[in-house]
Amino acid sequence: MKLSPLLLAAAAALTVQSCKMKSTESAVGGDAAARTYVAPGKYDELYNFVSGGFSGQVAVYGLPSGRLLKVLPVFSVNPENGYGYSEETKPMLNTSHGFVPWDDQHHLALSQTNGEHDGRWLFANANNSPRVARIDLKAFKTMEIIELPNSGGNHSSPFLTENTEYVIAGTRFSVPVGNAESPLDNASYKKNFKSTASFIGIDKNSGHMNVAFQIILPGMDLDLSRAGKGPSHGWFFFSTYNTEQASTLLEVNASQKDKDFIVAVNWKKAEEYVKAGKAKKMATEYYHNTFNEENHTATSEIIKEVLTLDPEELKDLVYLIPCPKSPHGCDVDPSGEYIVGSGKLAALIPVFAFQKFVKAIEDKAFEGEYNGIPVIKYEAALHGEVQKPGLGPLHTEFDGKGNAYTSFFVSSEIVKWSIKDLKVLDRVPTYYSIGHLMVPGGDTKKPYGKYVVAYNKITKDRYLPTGPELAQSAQLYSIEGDKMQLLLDFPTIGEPHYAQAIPAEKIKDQSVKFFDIAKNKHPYVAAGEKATKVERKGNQVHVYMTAIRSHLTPDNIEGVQVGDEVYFHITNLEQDWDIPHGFAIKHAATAELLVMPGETSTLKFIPTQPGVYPFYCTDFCSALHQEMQGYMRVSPKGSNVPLKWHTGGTDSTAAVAAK
Ligand SMILES: [Cu+2]
Repeated sequence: MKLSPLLLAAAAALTVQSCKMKSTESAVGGDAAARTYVAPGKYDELYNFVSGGFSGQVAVYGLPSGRLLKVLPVFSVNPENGYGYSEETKPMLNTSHGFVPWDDQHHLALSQTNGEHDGRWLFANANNSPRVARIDLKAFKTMEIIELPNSGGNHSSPFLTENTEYVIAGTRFSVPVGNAESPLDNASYKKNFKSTASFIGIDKNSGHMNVAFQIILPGMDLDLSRAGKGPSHGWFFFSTYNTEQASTLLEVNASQKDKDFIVAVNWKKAEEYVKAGKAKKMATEYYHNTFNEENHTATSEIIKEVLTLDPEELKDLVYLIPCPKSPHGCDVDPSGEYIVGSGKLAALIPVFAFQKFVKAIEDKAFEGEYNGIPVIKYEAALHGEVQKPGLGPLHTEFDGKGNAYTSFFVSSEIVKWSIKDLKVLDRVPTYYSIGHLMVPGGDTKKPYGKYVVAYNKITKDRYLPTGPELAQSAQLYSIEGDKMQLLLDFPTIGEPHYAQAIPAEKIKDQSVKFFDIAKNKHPYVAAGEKATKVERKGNQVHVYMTAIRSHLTPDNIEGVQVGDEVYFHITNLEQDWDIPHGFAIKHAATAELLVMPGETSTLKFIPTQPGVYPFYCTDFCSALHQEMQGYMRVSPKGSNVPLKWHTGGTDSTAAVAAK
């Protein structure tokens, strides 16, 4: 009898969970509290950037405390600070299919120099509407989002080369290139559907992204990936599943073959081919959205062309390494010599040796071709297999001391093993159903080590119940001794997938405290209260407003009419750390603004009824914050109430409406 792999997995997971619950307390070491306690007023040792999953955002925690420090808005609108609601940030979420206010954020990559985290930028993927974001780690702000053409399900993304030459993004869902329509059946899939590996070039100084080239691969699902480093620098490795090329019921149809592949791409070779003019220009359309630090405003650029490389023609560009049973994780050890594949349905972990892989190519040790791409013999590239490690291996991270840590979804555990002799050294349960795991710096040449964090899918019975929907969780384990030791649980926002962590020293001293008002080049800035005004341009009313403790200028506005487009351009005049001001007006169908010191931000409001509309500062800023309020009078359309504004006794300015 053939059982669905999913059913098997579910059955195993249930068994494991129910028998683990009793042993939870004994799993926590006696000194765990002391090792995770960060006293009030003290700083954490590490920043932990955790994917926000279906929240679309990125969360920042401190380690070892697990304290939530910030939610960074990236791919979803964020009413808490107006991201995606303010006129300045709306363009960040523009795509070739319009304004997209949500995404599913899975993986994160800290920028690297010489294979080590350098603390400059954090890259994040959007899985659903394929995009990659760059977050600046001085201001903790999303600075850039680039859309990916010819992609469907940007899952194998973003993964970095060791000097941040490229951010690489592979498609999980193959789609017909050029967004062409196609019948949905297996024959059409084989013929029309392609997976693509996008190489996004990163400017060394500015971090600016551009899609340098795409490699068009056969229809299959690129799942996860890692760059080579050290000896394997210049190569990039993707795991795949669905090399069966099924378009329906993948649960069964994509689990037919004993082995899928690790796709090895020689990106140095790809660069040579691009230089030699071997890339083909393909017409397409994708958005590139950039936030400008000088005028605090994002703009969208539409790009209409992409360079593509075809590995069927360019023979030494791509090779395939067979890898057992629907591999998920594809991880490269700190030395750059070993590549670990994790077959979701495999009962072993294959470890490939880069040297043997290179020799296999030289020796032409191929077992055949797959869609015109050479397939290397499994044994020819194999370093060895970790036998009986656990059930459902997903991801592997490294401690830089020769040990690997693999997460097992089905058996709900982390297993420590030795890269050299492939022996299992230790295992600890996770509560429950771990997906990704992360050792700080565990994907670099020099892991920081010390901890491994499990990011779990299921938390039933771990926290106070909150109805049908429960928090996801992270669990912190010490890896300092021979045995892993559970130290702490903490809930996370969204569903955590991958995460990155970096010593606080690499980031904290560069943190921006406020923006220099003298350098604010926003077209609607009011750099002081004297510069405040209200202007009418047809049916647009522009309010140049300032905020400083504890008043808004102007705080009385008259002469606005029903149907006017009112733009409140709020400049926060404060030049001090941690003094944002907020802005909201009654009945505006949008979120508040949260304006940082020295910044200008714009709320658009179209009143639909006459009346008096109070507005106020939404961020508790001073003892008289509650007094930081004002009124806008809205008159019927065509009314002859003149446009005027003031704050306190100094009547404006009694201004004339410029019509
Ligand atoms: Cu305020």
